[in-house]
Amino acid sequence: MGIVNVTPDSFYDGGKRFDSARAVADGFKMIESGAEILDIGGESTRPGAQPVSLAEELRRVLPVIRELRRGSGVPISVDTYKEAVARAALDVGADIVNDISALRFDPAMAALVAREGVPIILMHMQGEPRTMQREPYYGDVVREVREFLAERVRSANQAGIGQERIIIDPGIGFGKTLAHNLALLKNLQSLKSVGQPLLIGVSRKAFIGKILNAAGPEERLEGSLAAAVAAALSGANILRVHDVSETVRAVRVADAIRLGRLLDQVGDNETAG
Ligand code: 8Y4
Repeated sequence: MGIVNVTPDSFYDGGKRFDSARAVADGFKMIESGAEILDIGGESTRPGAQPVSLAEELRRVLPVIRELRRGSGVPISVDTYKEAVARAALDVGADIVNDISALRFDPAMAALVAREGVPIILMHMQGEPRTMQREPYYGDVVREVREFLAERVRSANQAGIGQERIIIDPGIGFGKTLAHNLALLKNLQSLKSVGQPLLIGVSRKAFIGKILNAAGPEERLEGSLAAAVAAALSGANILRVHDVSETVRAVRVADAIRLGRLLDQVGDNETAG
């Protein structure tokens, strides 16, 4: 999943990807690089970022989704917790809803997703974006995130969203310390026991900067690739990343080693290749 930010105030992409022509070009480039999903977002959720009005969020994401849909069949997810944004995005061709609140912030979101029959990403977050990094606290982070996700899956089911349309995500960096993030990434198999496909977003996040001694986001490529490979080998089904070409190439090698053959190749690995 390639990240297409349409936010002028985004941490990593700050001031670079705010105009829709640029975002659309980035999206097409990610598709060429092997992205199988594009995630389009118009509101930065980094700690301290200013919330964006409904009108502004629509102004940012709709033209980008419309253009990418016109030019490609690749599934498009809309990164929003607002029902009105998700509804408008689905109307112009989005296919998936990526809700960092796991259907908790907008009481109308679950019914929309059920009615439209689209896949939903349910992400764990402790607190809310503006304040979530103040004092993250857990007794047993892996157990609490797993139980939260299992409960959100049941709640989505009760709202009429089919099991086969639900993707879960531990929300790396969302109300978590470095130790919490590492405990989750070490124990992805425990999250797999919820029984849904697993999405992981580690790309250029602060925990990588912490491991590598406060490197800024632009210095986090190698760390992000290492984290993406580790997550893939632990069972992550979808990786949300900024650097699509690099991640696809790194994960392709890791997958070949895991399988003992190329991913798209069948037959006897003693004679093939
Ligand atoms: C540089 C730029 C470094 C941006 C970090 C960031 C996730 C997500 C985000 C995630 C799902 C981010 C919208 C945070 N992270 N959605 N969204 N899962 N499902 N920060 O992990 O990328 S935004």
